[in-house]
Order: sequence, then C-alpha cells, then structure tokens
Amino acid sequence: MVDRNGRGRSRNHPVLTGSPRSPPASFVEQANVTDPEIYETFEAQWPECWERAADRLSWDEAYDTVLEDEDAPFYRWFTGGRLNAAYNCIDRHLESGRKTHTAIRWEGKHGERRTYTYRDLYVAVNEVAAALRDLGVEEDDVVTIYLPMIPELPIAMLACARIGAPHSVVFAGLSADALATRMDAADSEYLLTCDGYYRRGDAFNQKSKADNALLKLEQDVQAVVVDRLGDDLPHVLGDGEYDYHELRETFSGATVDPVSRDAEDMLFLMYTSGTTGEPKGVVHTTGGYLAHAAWTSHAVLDVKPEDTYWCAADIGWITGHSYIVYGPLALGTTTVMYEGTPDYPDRDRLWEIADRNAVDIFYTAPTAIRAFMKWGPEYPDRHDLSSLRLLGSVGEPISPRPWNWYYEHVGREACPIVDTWWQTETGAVTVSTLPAIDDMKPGAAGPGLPGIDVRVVDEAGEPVEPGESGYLTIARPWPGMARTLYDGDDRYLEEYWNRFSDPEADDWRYFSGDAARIDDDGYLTVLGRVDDVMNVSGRRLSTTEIESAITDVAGVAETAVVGRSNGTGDTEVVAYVSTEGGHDDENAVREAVVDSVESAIGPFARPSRILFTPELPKTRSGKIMRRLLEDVANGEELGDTSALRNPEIVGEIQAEIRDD
Ligand code: 6R9
Repeated sequence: MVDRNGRGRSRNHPVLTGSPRSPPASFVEQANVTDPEIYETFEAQWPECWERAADRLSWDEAYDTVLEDEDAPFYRWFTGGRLNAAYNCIDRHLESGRKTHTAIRWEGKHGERRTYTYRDLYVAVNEVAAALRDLGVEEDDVVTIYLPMIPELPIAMLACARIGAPHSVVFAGLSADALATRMDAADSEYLLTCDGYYRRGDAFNQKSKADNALLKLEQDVQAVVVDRLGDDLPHVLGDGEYDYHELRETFSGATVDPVSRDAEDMLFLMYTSGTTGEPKGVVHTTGGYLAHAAWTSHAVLDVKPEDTYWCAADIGWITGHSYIVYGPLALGTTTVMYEGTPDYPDRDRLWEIADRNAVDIFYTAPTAIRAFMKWGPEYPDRHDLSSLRLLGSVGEPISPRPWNWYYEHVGREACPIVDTWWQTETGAVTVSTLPAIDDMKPGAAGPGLPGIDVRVVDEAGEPVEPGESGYLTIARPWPGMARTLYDGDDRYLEEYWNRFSDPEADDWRYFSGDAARIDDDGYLTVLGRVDDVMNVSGRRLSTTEIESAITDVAGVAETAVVGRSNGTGDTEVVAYVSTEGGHDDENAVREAVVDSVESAIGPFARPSRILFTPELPKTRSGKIMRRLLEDVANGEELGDTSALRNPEIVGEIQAEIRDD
C-alpha cells in the first residue's frame, strides 16, 4: 500500500514482467563494462568506487576527497577538485587529435542537415562565450536559454559552462508565464531565445512568448535572439536585444579560456514539477554531475567515441541535458540531434535518420515506442537498422508488450534494451541493467546501478518483501545527485529527505516520489508517482499547477485534475470542474480553461477532457477525493464511498463521464 489512498498513482504500469532475456553475445563481446564483479567491487570500495566516474573527466586540479558527508544530506563530491565542463566536452578532444571528428549531427525538421566537428563546436562555443561575456555575463550569473532543438541550444549551454555561468534551460514549448516564473525565481538577467521555429509545418512565434515573459519581470534582461526562420517570420530587435549571428560575426575567431570551476560549483539549474504548484529549481554541480553523466553513458549506454549515438529526447528536459549534451560529448562521441517529430513527413522518419547515419545506439521514451507499435512494423522494416547495437528507454514505465516490440522490430533481437530509471534530481541514470552483464526483464527497469543503494520501503521506512510494492528510496548519496533546490535548502529537505530519514541517527534516505515493486533479484518495476505529479508522455506535470491555472478562470469554483489511461498506455489529463452559480455557459468556461492551462504551462498540459459537476466528492474533513475521481475517469470499480460527505455526487459524475 503505497499512497494516501492505497497504491501508486500511475495506471499505465506493467503488472507483469515478461520472460527474462540474456544479453546478446555479439553485444557482450564488445561492451565497455563486462566484469560481473563490478557490483561487489563498488560495494567493497564505496565511496572510492566513484573515482571511476571522476576518472572519465579531465581535471585542472585533482580532488582531495571523494565524498564529504559531514553536512548530510548536503553532500559534496570530489571536493578540492577543479574542472571546466566545456573543456571536458570539447577542448580535450581537440588536444587528443579528434578535431575533425563529428560532435553534433543535426537533422532539421524539413530535411536540413548540419554537422559540427569538435573543432566547429569549439569555434562556435568560444564565440558565443566571448559575446556573453561582452554583454556582462559573469561567473555564477544564471543565463536562461529558451530554444528549440537547434544546434544553438547545446552551443549556448556549453558557452555558459565555459565562462562558469550556470544555465537554466526552459523547454521551448513552455508558455510565457512559465518562462517568466523561472527567470524570476532564478533572478536571471540574460536570455537566449529565437524568433520562432517550425511546428507541424507552421512557423511558430517563440519571440512573442519571450517578449511577453520579459514584460512580467522586474529585472532588466538582455536577450540574444537566434534567427531561425529568416523571412518566414520577420522580427525586430528592441533595446537590449542582440542578433545571435551578428554577435558571432563580431566575435568571429575569439577564444575564451575555460573558467576553472570548483567541483561543487553549479553547472546548471533545471526546473521541474514538484508536489506544490511552484516548480523546483534543481541544482546540479560541475564535478559530480558530469562524472555521473559520463560514467553512465559509458557503462549503461555503452557509448564509445567512434559511435553515432542518438537520444531522441528534447534538450529542454534533463534527459537531453545528460544524454544528448553532457554525457556523450564528454566521451567524445557523435551525438545526433533531431528537431522534428517521429511522424513527419512520414512515420518512418526516425528509422530513415537512423539508417542514413548508421546510428549505433538509440535512446527514447515509452510513449514514442507505443506510438511506433501502433503504427506497425512496416515503418522500421523499410530501413536497414543493422547498425544498431543498443536500445534504451526512459521517462515512464515500459510494459512488456511495447518492450518486446521494440526488441524485435527495432533491435532485431540483437540489441540489449536498457530501461533506465532516473529523475531530474538524480542527474543521471540510477536504476538499470548493465547491458552486457545482467539479464533483461521486460517490464522491470533493473537493479540499482553499482554504487547506488536503492531500497523499496514501507510507510515506516523498512524494506518490503520481494513481490511487494513500496516507496522508492535511495539510502546513500551518489555523485550526480541534486545538491539542493535554488529556492532553498528547506524545500530540498522537505521534498526529498524528511519523509524517510532519521536525522538523529544521521541516517539519510532520499525519497524519489515514486512507488516500485522489487523482485527476488533486486529488479525494480516502477509503478509511477505517489505524489501529485503526473507523468504525461514522459513529462512531469503537477496536478496542483494545472489546477491553479483552471481556478484562475472566472466562473470556476473548484477543480480537481487527475490522470486517465487512454488505453494505449498514455496518460491524459482529465479536469473536473464545478462552476460558480450564474455561470451556465459551459462551453465558454471550457474554452477559457484550455486557454488558461496553455498559457500558464503549455499546450501539452491541456486537459483532454473537462467534466462539469455541481460538486466535487469530498471527505468529511473537506478533502477532495482525487483517488476516487481517478477511478471514475478510468472506469474502475469504486471502493467504499461511505467516508464521503456527498456520496450521491459520485453516481452523477459517473453518468456524466459515460455521456461525454
Ligand atoms: C529522466 C526523467 C522523473 C520521473 C520518475 C518516474 C518516471 C523515469 C523511468 C520512469 C519508470 C523508467 N520515470 N524513468 N518510470 N521507468 N525507466 O524522466 O526525469 O523528467 O525528472 O522524470 O519519470 O516517475 O520519478 P524526470
């Protein structure tokens, strides 16, 4: 029993796991990590085992201590060490004679292609770093980046890293309000954005969203604008706004020495949904984060410098930070970056790109895999995918059917699949099989990685028996973990540590907010969130945040938002709304609700169903019974409703949903 109403919130979790599969021999022969003793070695040598991760980086100054835990849970990793992330992702590869090796292969939405060698990336990053400095950006100033999937996005991130300015990338699909909230919270005075980008074939205006955000801010902001659309969307630059390409021209050939950063200095901030409405600014550091991202790219994704590696995520989320930008570039590989969607111009678009680029490793999300499965095997079958060596999944639970489909039709039964569980806060992968060592169990992510002490516990923090479900916690620190929240240490303790730790005994447990089941081999099946966070197509949305956007609408008295499984495994947002007396025009309210959610968060958070009800079901103490509403939305059997103050409302809501 794992949440306040008795189980994990997500309904798209796999109930069963499929039959185990062993790693294909052809893969094992060439894998980066093959020693099965690695689990014991890490255990015996903990925390020094993490030096293996740190050793994948080039340090300006060696660290003195692997882990400092005096001030737990404010852990410090590789203290005394100094390094620069951009140097690690670029310069050192030039120095080792790999100037002409491809760093980024960009595939544009309309078939445009761009290739950046490590040398090209070096030039671009240096010029942008010089331009940012000239605008006044100093070490530790937070630079906000609001760019879609174009090469200027990783270039901007690395330019910030080069001068020691933490970046805060805001997903391009988020609204003006969301951008303003994040810039305000981080006190950010610099913004990199663009005129617009193509969405479903149309030119979409990004700059007007950015303009609206800036109007809401108290601070003056200097903005650099990338001209992505040219004549398709003319724009004018106002005061404090600069054209990206002109700046590069001005600083053409400039170089900037990488700023040597303390291992514990902030590399970036990433905002994510929390249990209260306000997004949380997760703080990641230079040494620990980069070491963990590089190590897991090597050990879990099996990335090698000569590979063409493709993580088909958006850099606006943590997966893209760690596994499109920092991990793969730290290892000196070729990382593919794709601007478009999987079904444009046709449903074989991803396989066409994989085939043409001879992609070795492909990493995507279950929501995409379920779509591929729905479209059918003829799309991957049109292409030669024999270059693929390993497949990955991240962001949501993947159930056995799509897992097997991915294995057969994309991996041709020759590629191991790593189902990687991790979070914005963990920085990099924390739960997964090691692909050459462990058997795969479709539907179960795997055990904790070596050195990661994952425990599934009950309400009292005691480990549950195999087969039982409980709360997913981590009992020891790891290098890539968030160090705190930008909003403050108290909120960090509150969100992650207070629930299962015993500070008096100096016993610290990280709580992930997820429920999981553990089997006899220590493999975890993740069951979804237990807090008020929904996972919609691999994106974290806070129910509170959506509810507060809905309550903003005139005429709305009260609302409750729940997730509904749409039958293909995806979760949709369902909003129950009760209106104030005198507002009978439901269609007008419906439209206003959609507009309000889109402008507060973004189009992807839009409720797919809005159901009007005279009242919401409540307990005698006045708490909205969201669990019951979730059951109603999902057409489930309802349990005992006698605890309700207004049980009669449930039947009305059920009738409404059936008629809708
Ligand atoms: C990397 C990322 C984190 C939440 C996490 C969990 C869900 C991620 C998963 C998974 C089951 C997996 N999640 N990977 N659930 N199996 N392999 O997605 O970070 O955006 O912060 O989301 O995603 O619920 O708590 P983030």
